[in-house]
Amino acid sequence: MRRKLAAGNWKMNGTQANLVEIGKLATAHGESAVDILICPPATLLHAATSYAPLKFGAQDCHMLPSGAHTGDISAAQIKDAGGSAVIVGHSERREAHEEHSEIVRAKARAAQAEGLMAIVCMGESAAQREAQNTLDIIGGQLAGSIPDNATGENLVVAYEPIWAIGTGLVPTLAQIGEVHDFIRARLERRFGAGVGRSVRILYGGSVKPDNAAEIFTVPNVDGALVGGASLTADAFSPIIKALE
Ligand code: G2H
Repeated sequence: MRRKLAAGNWKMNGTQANLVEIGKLATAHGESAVDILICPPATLLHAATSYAPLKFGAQDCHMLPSGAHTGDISAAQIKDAGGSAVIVGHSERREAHEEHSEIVRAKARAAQAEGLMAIVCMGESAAQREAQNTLDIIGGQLAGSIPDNATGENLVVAYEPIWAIGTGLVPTLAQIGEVHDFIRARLERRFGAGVGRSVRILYGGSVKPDNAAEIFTVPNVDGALVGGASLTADAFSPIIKALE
């Protein structure tokens, strides 16, 4: 049985003052039956980790453990700061930093080598969906971005259609279901039924309090990766409740 996961991606938002939102979530969901993970900006990661039992992670890591890489942070540094997970391959990084799947795979492998859970993101653009290439794109990103040593503990896959990110547009439940079923089948084919069925698959892209419950009814949706609506407890808490 896969444990549900509500993950918040704060992106480049938040300062010390916003830690109060994490405090509210820790109070409201301290005994939660689901995993709650917040990925604040790296500047807040260490301070955030005082709010147990919530879990915390980063939004990216370098593929190498240390060295002359100005501005980057390594998986070891994320772990040192108290993080237990890292998002890799978000479309905003694939696009703005030209991170193709081979780089994403190396980052995921680096994260797993440090004992972090890698949340590997993938998704199609609007043009790719219109051209009916969605499953080909997802299949390619899955094969290219996910390391060979996947387990239910060290890997989470996040399906985030690019056209749904921060736009308020959300795929139909059938569209979400089709992609999640496809990802599940590919994971089972590559890693075997045991591992393939244990990896959690999150949906991400304009998840809000008013659409979360119906998205969570879709088979093989094991939770959500939430951006804008994870920034305040008022918005994120109902999404977590819909999963609990
Ligand atoms: C997709 C998501 C979080 P939002 O990027 O990863 O953001 O919920 O704001 O669409």
